[in-house]
Amino acid sequence: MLRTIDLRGRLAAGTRLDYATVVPRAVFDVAAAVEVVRPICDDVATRGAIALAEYSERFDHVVPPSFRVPAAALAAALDGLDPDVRAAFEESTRRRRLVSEAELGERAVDVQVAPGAQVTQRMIPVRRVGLYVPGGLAPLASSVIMNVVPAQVAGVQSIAVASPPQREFGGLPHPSILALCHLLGVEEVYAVGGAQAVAMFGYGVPGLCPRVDLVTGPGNIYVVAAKRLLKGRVGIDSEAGTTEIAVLADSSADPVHVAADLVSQAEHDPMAAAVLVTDAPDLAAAVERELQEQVDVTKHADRVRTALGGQQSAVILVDDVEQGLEVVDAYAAEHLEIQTRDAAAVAARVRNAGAIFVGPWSPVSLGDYSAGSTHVLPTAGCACHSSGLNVKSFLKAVHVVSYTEDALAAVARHVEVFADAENLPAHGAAVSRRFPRGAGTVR
Ligand code: HSO
Ligand code: ZN
Repeated sequence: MLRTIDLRGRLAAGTRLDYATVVPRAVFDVAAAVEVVRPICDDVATRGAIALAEYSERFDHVVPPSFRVPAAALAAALDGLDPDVRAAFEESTRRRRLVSEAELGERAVDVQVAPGAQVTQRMIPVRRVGLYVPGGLAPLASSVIMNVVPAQVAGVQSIAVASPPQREFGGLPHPSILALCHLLGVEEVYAVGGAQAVAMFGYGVPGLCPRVDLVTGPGNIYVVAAKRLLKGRVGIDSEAGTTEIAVLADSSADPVHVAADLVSQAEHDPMAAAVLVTDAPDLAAAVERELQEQVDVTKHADRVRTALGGQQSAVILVDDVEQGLEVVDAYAAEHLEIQTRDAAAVAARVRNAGAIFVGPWSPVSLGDYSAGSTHVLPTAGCACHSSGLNVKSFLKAVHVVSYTEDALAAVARHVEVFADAENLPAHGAAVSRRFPRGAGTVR
């Protein structure tokens, strides 16, 4: 089911970049998708709610009676929630909140760089955020928790959620998404999906939704493209696109677990990526056999088969775990499982992954829902430079500079010389003019 890429005996020539050219990748042409969403975003910017209605009709096949979800619908969704599902939502929220509170760290960092020379870094929450929750092939209620909880813990005052309208629910987003919003105290919820939701957040829609400062959340390629297009006008989190799982396994791994975890993420999307990196050909063969069995009985078998058979998925054979580590760093998976002997030590050596799942009892699907970690993670190799969504995603670091007269005088000469070296003498003068009798006279 998975194609094989054999890297045994093919050591990287000292750089991980060599491997980056051979690891499997989906061909997502986000740049092309940007051109598709550009007219949609422009249209929402100029025609507002009328454009939203047209795109809802075209893409979601339903126009919600009101784009803003009424408060009564949020309350009704929570009332109608199965108690077991509610308990799962609550526990997941509790764990994500615990981790978020720890992520918060120090609110301010204060440094005296010299006597009377103070630099403080204040962490200030973004004022207003727009959180996107995908509908698509599956209503990802868990993404409500992953977006909302860290934003709340960061202290964001104004939180809006958007999720696609669903025809079967009369044009409202999926009830589990509405129930979770209500449970978390989010009142501003929109039945708007896709690129048009990102445009609504980025530009604002008069009479409906004021513009936001930051848009976060996972989405399909069009959501990712719209975020990329509007970046700058609005802040965005990482490009969290179609799901990927990589498993680094040796002969100690259980093929049943490995196969189940690959299938679990392949279930998201026919374009999802599942990659096994192993130095154990016997394990690879056993996983392949397991996949045949597990895929036959899984609910979304067609989707899973397409994902596993796609060029974005593969078994990569390596000489040893050492080489495997180089390969997984080059791949920079959204999710990376370490299923090897001494998994914690191997995991500690990974540099590039959105999130790392260590050992046999930490599957990715635990992280999707209930681990306490985030599931909004960088995809498509972006994990080599970006982080998953966390409390800091919602905070801005602001340096506050406060020098006394003496402290400025003490460093004045350095500033003047530096400014001259850059041929920007007015910069130097902004200091020297404060000391007409020479900086030395103050002291
Ligand atoms: N694996 C997805 C998140 C998710 N899975 C939500 C199930 N529900 C991207 O990390
Ligand atoms: Zn998932």
